[in-house]
Amino acid sequence: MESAWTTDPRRIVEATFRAGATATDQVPGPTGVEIAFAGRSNVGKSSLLNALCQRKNLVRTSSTPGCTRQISFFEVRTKDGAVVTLVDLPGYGYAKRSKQERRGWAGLIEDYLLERPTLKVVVALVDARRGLEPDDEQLYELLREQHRSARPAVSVVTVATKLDKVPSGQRESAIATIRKQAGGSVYGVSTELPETILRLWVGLRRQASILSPGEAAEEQVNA
Ligand SMILES: Nc1nc2c(ncn2[C@@H]2O[C@H](COP(=O)(O)OP(=O)(O)OP(=O)(O)O)[C@@H](O)[C@H]2O)c(=O)[nH]1
Ligand SMILES: [Mg+2]
Repeated sequence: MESAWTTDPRRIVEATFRAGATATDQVPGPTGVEIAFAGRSNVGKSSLLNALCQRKNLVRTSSTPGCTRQISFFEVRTKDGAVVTLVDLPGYGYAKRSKQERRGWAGLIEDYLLERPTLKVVVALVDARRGLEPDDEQLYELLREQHRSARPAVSVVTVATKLDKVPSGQRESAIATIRKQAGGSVYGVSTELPETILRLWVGLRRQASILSPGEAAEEQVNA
């Protein structure tokens, strides 16, 4: 990706696959700060992870829904020295899976979203052309239920994906519609538009309170 990323000290410079889980007992021990990517199958979760890490094939993507079948944990390091774990979730709303498989996954994802102590931000991806669909509503509902969990509340950031597929004159109104439906912060993003990826990453860092060593030292002085 080009210049804004290349020169920005906040960008991700290293990404390593840490673990994959298809069942709750395979989820690795909680350490550090996690940002998870959730949304319907095919909405572009894995592609967004690759774009954020500026890697083509860190995570496998596919035009066929149902590509990601496990929760994957990637440890990333930014140029300015912050370390954070990005978590790719399997998509929901994919009819071709067996009922049993879907139930298993729903349980796995729900447990993770509601109970993971290190989870700070959930990025909810919604197709910019479609807005919130019933499956998406269920995700927001689940996240609203998190007060029942003992863990500190996670923030929800909505991302309207595949913005390049919306004619440029209609992008603002597409994002505004999703903002009305979802509430909170909404970022319009496309893997084809690098500036949207950088803007999102800067917002996610802020939401997750990810500070570089320099910023952390400054906060301590100001505290
Ligand atoms: N035009 C365009 N296509 C995109 C964008 N992001 C993802 N895609 C395409 O959308 C398809 C699905 O992308 P994935 O990243 O595999 O989607 P996913 O949400 O991880 O899907 P599951 O793993 O099935 O849950 C692929 O063909 C991507 O190339 C985007 O910003 N613009
Ligand atoms: Mg995927």
